[in-house]
Amino acid sequence: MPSTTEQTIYLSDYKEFSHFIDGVELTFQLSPTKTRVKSKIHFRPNPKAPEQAFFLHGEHLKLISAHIDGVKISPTLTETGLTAEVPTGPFIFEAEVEISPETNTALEGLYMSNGMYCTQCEAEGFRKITYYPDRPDVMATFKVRVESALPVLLSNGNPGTSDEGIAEWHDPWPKPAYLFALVAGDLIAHSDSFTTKSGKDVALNIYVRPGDEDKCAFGMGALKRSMTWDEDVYGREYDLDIFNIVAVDDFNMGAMENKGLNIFNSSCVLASPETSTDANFERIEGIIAHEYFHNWTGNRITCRDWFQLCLKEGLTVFRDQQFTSDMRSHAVKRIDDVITLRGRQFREDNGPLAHPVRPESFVEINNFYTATVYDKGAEVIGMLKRLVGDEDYKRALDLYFERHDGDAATIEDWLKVFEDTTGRDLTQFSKWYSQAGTPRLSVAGEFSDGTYILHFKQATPPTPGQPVKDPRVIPIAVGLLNPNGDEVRETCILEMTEAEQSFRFTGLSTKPIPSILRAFSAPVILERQSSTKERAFLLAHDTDPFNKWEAGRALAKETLVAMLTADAPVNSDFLDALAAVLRDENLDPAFQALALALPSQDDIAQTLFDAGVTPDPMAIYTALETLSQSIAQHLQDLLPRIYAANHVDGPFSSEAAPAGKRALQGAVLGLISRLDGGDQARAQYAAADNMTQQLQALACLLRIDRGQTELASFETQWAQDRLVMDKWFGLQSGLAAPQKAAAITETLTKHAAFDWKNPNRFRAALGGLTGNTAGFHAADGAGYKLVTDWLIKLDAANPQTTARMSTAFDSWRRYDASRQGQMIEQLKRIQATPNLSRDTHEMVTRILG
Ligand code: 0A1
Ligand code: ZN
Repeated sequence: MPSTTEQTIYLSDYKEFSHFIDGVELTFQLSPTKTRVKSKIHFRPNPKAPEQAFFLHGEHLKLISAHIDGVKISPTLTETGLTAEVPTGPFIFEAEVEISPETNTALEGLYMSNGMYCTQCEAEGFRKITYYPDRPDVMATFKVRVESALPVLLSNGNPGTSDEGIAEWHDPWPKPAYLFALVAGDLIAHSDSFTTKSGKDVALNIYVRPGDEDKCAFGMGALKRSMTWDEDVYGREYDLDIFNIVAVDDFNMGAMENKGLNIFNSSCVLASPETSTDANFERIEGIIAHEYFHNWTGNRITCRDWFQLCLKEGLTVFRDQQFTSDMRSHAVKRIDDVITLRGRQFREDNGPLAHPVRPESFVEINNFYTATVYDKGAEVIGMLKRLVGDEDYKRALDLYFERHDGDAATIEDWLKVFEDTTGRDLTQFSKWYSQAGTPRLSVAGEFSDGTYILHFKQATPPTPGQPVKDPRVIPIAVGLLNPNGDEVRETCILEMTEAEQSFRFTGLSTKPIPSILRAFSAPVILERQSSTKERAFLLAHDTDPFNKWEAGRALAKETLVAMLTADAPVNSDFLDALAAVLRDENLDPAFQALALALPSQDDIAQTLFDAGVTPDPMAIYTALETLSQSIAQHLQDLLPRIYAANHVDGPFSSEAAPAGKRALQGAVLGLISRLDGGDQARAQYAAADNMTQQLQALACLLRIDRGQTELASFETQWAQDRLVMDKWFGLQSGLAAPQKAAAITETLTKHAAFDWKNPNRFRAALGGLTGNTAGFHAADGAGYKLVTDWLIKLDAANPQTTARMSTAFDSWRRYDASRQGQMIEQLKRIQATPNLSRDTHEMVTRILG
């Protein structure tokens, strides 16, 4: 049983807090094990709130003293907070508490990382700092005073007076406690400035540990691009005199949008060509944008309660996706996003952890920072935009900002601005927020007398707690092609609202080839009987880049499924189609690289399971190896030419065009390595002057079970760079051959540099193994056992990261009886651990179902 109280919280139980807050003053006297926090909170009764006792959240706090209007009180303390008798009118509550940041390994509240103090308050971390109504609908202005001998002392808002050992900060914008932040450390600033559209000067700083100063320039550029983009596209200007970013090595997530003081996992902000891959650059740019965009979608307009999390996260992910598309390539970004959505969200939506984009209950809110809330939340907004059109989307957003600035809002508020702008009734659309599960959309085409009819059916399988689903509104983007490849009907949006519905296209001279769900216009699984010939045709001719890629992906899957279920040989039509893609010089190299990539082992396992076949992880691994080998052989004459043609000369640039070339080169190198025993990869490794090419070469060698010399030299070269060493750990557990993966990972956990309390390092080594599907699911159960041992150990230190990583077991129902038995045994072992955290207990209990 878990150590802390396990209580389910329901959306339907929402009630307003008893008071408003007119201002908060905080003083921090920092010390590793005895930090004193003094608070002064100005409360005023909320006349609309239902009758309730005055309660402030507070956990793991040592209360030194409490006063109301200057009179000492003795409040009632429990494990979760404090209750007190309070005056009927406004009053001032003061408290002094003691906390111990140094021993805070959960990385929630105020903690220490390499001698630096920092905070993480979302979702409910502020209650570990002081007594407070720690809920997003209680908003207040904060004045903060930090006392410490450390040279850099930061908090939210604008700087006030500062003196030797003291800094004051004032945040004029009312905010909920989860956006509070404080940082103190021996840090160096990379500084710049930005002038907003209305002429306001903003000081910009990225604070890092000494030694990391040379890895800030890219992040600073990304921040300025984000600020400009949000002004241009959403009309949103920054609203303080200063915007600070701090990089921290120990962090549970990617980054956090604290008002005016974003705190980043160092892996999500530090970048240099020598130490970061192209994928890292793109991700860093996207995360910096994401956190910056939260200033409006999250901070100025926040969430009423945590059930509304998708209000800020879905919208902000959608905005960062738009931004990256604009900075790079719309087509490639859409394909990347769909790969991520299917890999993470579809898996979640089709397993025991399925939940609606807006959940209706939770035990531990930290467990709901999920792919469903974030990524499906963003897809829902994409659908809304498709349904109402770009102009109305813009008008609706303008209204949203105007109407709700300063509010703690709900999904109902969000949908209402669209209803008021467009006159549409979004009742049915709102089911995307309330119903879990991925709809299956099946379609059949029929042609006669110049009319083409598409018959669609939708159905959503049951999910935990939701046995029956209603039909949803599904925007289906469709275009029609002629057999000669011309587009005879441009993309249009079919608006499906019924369980079964048909749409007709008239006036056609020949039977068209339909291109359905263009740009992946809805997060559904499209089921369509189609011939290899038709798929190859769409891969060659579709004018919609997403569906062009999708046709190739479908061919790859069809080939793999036939190999696995019918012992079929590799389909040569697929190989020819790939050759045609590689030869097509009009295609973007980044697109070609995506077309060459095969579906993941996990994706194939889920596809087989959906088709009623029990997946064998080892057989899937072998089929992928066989297919890759066949592709390499089939394309062998082309590969050296493509490799050479995509060589990028000159100084490194992380922009999309050179990155795309490197991506294609890397994909081609993987194939060449299967033919030349790794010679070319060794040469690339030796010549590489950037991390993208160095890591690509090393990965190619590890995939063919070579590269030991390079692994050793990589370790020597990068021993002092923790982010690069994370790659070294992750690559080995992630790419180890299945039968060796658990043993290799175990060896890594004994390495002197394996600092298991650092979430990045833990995720690199153990997350590498859980992502190595055949290795994790090795028949002897060694992968399951090793991961479980480490999750149990980590839980006592860091519940959040443990709970998140326990999702590796959420696919247990897919597998054979022996694997199921072993996975259940390990899940029960976790569940039975004495003092297990509430986070992990909730997760494993839901996974077991
Ligand atoms: N709001 C942040 C993500 C985040 C969420 C929770 C955290 O701790 C539990 C930390 C960060 C974002 O969306 O970027
Ligand atoms: Zn976010």
